[in-house]
Amino acid sequence: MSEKALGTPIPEEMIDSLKQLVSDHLTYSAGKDKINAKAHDWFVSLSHVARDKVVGELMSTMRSYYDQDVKRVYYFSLEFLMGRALSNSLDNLGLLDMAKQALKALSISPDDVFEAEPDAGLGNGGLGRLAACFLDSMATLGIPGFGYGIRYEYGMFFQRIQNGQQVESPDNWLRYGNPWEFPRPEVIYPVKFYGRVVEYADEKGVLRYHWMDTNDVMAMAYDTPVPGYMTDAVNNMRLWSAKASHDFELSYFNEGNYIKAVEDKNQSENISKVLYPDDSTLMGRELRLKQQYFFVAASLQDILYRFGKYHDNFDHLPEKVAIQLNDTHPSIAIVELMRILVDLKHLDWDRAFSITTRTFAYTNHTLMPEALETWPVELLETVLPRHMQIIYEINHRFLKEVRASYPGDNELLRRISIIDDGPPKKVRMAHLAFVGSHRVNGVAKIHTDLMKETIFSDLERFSPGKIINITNGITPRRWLKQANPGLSSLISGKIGPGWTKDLALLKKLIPLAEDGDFRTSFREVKQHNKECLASFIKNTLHLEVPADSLFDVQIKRMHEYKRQLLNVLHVVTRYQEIISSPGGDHQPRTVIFSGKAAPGYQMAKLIIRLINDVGEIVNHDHRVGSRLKVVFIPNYSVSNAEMIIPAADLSEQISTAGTEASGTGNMKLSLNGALTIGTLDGANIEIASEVGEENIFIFGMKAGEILHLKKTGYRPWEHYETQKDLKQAIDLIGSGYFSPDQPTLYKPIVDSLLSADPFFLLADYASYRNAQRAVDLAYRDQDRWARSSILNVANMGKFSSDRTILQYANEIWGARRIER
Ligand code: 26V
Repeated sequence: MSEKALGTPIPEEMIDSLKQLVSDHLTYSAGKDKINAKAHDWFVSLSHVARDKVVGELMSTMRSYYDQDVKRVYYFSLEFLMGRALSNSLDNLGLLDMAKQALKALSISPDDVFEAEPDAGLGNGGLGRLAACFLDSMATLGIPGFGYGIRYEYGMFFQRIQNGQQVESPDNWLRYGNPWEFPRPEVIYPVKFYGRVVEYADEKGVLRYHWMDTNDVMAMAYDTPVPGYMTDAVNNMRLWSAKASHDFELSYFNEGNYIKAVEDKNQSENISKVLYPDDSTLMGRELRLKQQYFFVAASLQDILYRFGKYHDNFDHLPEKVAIQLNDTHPSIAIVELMRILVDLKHLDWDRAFSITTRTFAYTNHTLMPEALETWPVELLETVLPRHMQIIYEINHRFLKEVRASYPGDNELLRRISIIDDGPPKKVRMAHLAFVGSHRVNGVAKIHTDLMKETIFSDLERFSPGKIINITNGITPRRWLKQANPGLSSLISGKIGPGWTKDLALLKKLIPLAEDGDFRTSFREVKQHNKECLASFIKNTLHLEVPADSLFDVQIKRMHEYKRQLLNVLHVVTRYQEIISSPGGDHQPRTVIFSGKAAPGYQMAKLIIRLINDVGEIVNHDHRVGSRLKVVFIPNYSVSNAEMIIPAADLSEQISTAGTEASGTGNMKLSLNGALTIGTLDGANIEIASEVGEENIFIFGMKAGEILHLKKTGYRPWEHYETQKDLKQAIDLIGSGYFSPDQPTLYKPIVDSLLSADPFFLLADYASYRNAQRAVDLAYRDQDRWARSSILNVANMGKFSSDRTILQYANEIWGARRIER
């Protein structure tokens, strides 16, 4: 890929011509006059300017992929958490500064324009954001990588806090149109549901299957260009929207039942209506299953159409196509490809299965049993009857092989089977994805090890070497360069801008940790970012937080295993300490939380309420003053993360060891100079070994110790009875002190902690407190803190998603970077 010059000054006439382009688009694309144009109109206009540049490169990139007949990578994901596109696109094009100057010359505030763009929030959390970082890295590296997913009309819900409680409202993100997408009404495929399967013998007497009497829905493509950073390469994200099939309507119209026809049209278009906001428990909903099959069926038709333009032999499919399954959610694709090859293309089973397994690879993102997907056989038989038959056949042949290797081990067969015998009988999607893929990967070293030891131990024994580790990463463009322009230019000023494409170059900052002037500038940047966040908190929540206090940040989905509650216990203990020794020397802290709870996850919602109630009391207690503030920032999103992360001093990564697959927020925070307080879990372990143990606060039991405690019997109340400060904190919560109108409100929390404490908060409490004391002490020495903070930034090179993607390309996809 040809590189564009980095960091060249902007000539006046270029700004003028950009101004002209924006003004023209205001007239011709937004249809507005300058006199009454709103920020949103300028957003639309400037987006069109950027889009015009991007789309030309999109076409030439696609053309060069065709010309070179390259191997393409397809990333199948139910979620793409893209966030905003405008400033990212401009920055990738090298036009961000110029655009800001052009807007200012038009007397328009650039921030207002960028903030007028709604987030594309088509994901729940880590898994969806990872997909977005991967698209950025594939484009930047020149890897022919395409995202395939669903164009949900409603993305992740908005969260408001009312009386301390989460209230959800719909995210109608497309209401004012979306300048980044290209509707492709001509790219439309039928997707079948329901119906029945009939067997017949073909002319050669071979038994064949015909899936008929189906209800069909059409999938229409919408394309969003994905520009790489400072390169001509532009990849594509193709999202499918459900449209009623014409045939379907016609039959009713012909019967004269107009209303019924319109009703049914609505029904089928519901498939792409809304993102499921629950990433914690599987609710075996029929519509969710239909979403999965809907986008998979459309994507495979699209991929095979493209493949078919140049190839007629399916044996070559795995040389030209790699499909990565983002968790099991799209794993029905394995079955669908088998159906196409066997039923429609008449390949024999073994040949089809070999092609299929060489095409697919599967990434596992969680070991939490509640989140492992299973679908009732009965539901699959109704919605996708032919697929259920094929799953049985895959399983039958697979178990035959297992039996041959381990004769007589019926227990093994029962455990390893794709079908859980129930009752009710269920399909284990992780087993299906494993058996149907040539590679299975975990997302951090410990996670991969645990996969091999737990959910996939039998499968690993049967297919040794199939499971590999590829530790997650994040795109440094969005998460440092764009989110933290102050730090970004400080760094580039010292070591040059090359780190944006080769994050390992940040190592050049290591000697600068010893440079007093650099430490001062570094601290100034952090201080500025903290002041920005403090004024956001003041403007939106009407709460003053001291910008010179330690900003202690925990931002992620609300989940018991992530242990926001452990953080709350520490906050309550600090509160009690301040009250009981008012003259003590307490390090001032602002404890910031942000995160959404699944709408049906009562315990997570109660914890949100507790955080807000604790904040209400603590923040207004005159005895506390500015020494402790507790803030819950509503509606955690990509855009909110971009604002909070650069302002963090301390990053809370405190999940029970063995539960957080990787975490990626941990990487974002550390890359922005926050020090981590964390357990030896997920990627924290790898972060610790990169930054050095003197620059991170590790505490708590290790995964193996947790497992041992589980086996030998855990008695949480013993910690409660023997640790005075712990008991005091729990008792204060249980007493109704934070919920005076409803004194028993937090009883479920106290009861859970004292009876079972499934996530070992009490076992880790003392160790967490000690680590927090060490944090206070370290923060007192601002020079030492700045040194550690710089060393965190300097040692984050490994966690670039560019490194992650190159590993996928080499170790799974066999995909090359394309020269143009
Ligand atoms: C699970 C489910 C299950 C029920 C249906 C809806 C739904 C939607 C999403 C999920 C995903 C849960 C898994 C997940 O997000 N894992 C996170 O993946 C990150 C990227 O690998 C990783 O950093 C986090 O540690 C992991 O929790």
